[in-house]
Amino acid sequence: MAFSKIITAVIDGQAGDVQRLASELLAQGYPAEEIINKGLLPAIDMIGQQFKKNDVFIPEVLLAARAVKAGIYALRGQFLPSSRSKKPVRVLIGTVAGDLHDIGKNLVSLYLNIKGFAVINLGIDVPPEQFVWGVRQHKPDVLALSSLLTTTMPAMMHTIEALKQAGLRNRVQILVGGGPITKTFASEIGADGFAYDARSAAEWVSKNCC
Ligand code: B1M
Repeated sequence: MAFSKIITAVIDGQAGDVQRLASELLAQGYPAEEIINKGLLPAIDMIGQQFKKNDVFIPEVLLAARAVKAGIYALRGQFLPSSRSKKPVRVLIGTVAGDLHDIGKNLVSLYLNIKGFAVINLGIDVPPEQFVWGVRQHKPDVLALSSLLTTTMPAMMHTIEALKQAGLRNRVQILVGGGPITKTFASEIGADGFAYDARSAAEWVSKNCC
């Protein structure tokens, strides 16, 4: 199978091999999105399953995550920003406080870039007050919050509360997403939107801000 080598390389945490194999698959004519969806993401999911069963531990997961990032890095040039956006929509994005997961958030950023939106990435473990600062400073159209842990879901709510306290809630649309996040949770905490994956996050912004 075309993607088996890259899957194995991610699982083994071989970032250099993943970067090389991603480039080779591209050269063979596989589209970048297919390499991500059939190679990199299934591999990191497999590591997640192994981690759940205690077959691998944090260091292996970290190495696999680093390998996925190397693969995405090798493919990034394939995603050309579209110039179809009618106005320069700005999206401020970050992973919420207490949460260090960034692959999904970075994938969302990549898809937003493809759609031609300006993305300001605050990184991981972003406390509510930093999001408030970011909204005040950058005046984004959308604030995009990512969370991968059930324990960090409340940080989304705290961020929205902090924006309300600062009088900024109505100046920005809030989109939430990530592993444990659901549409119901999004509406319970007063977010404007929920997206299941990176592609639909970018579509949500297109639909609601263009
Ligand atoms: Co962690 N981790 N992790 N981890 N980790 C998960 C999330 C977990 C499901 C693993 C498991 O148990 N099977 C589990 C969470 C369980 C839960 O709470 N429900 C878990 C745990 C428990 C932990 C620790 C607590 C482990 C520990 O220390 N005992 C710890 C927490 C650290 C912290 O954050 N404070 C921890 C640490 C780590 C690493 C640091 C080692 C590493 C992250 C490295 C990094 O990101 N740079 C890591 C990894 C890699 C994972 C798994 C294996 C993979 C996550 C990932 O990147 N997936 C993950 C298991 C899994 O998901 N299968 C796991 C690929 C990525 C593309 O998917 O991020 O889901 P994802 O993004 C998706 C969607 O969710 C969505 O779009 C993307 C797809 O297009 N999306 C959005 C994401 N953000 C969005 C925002 C949007 C819209 C859509 O709008 C704004």
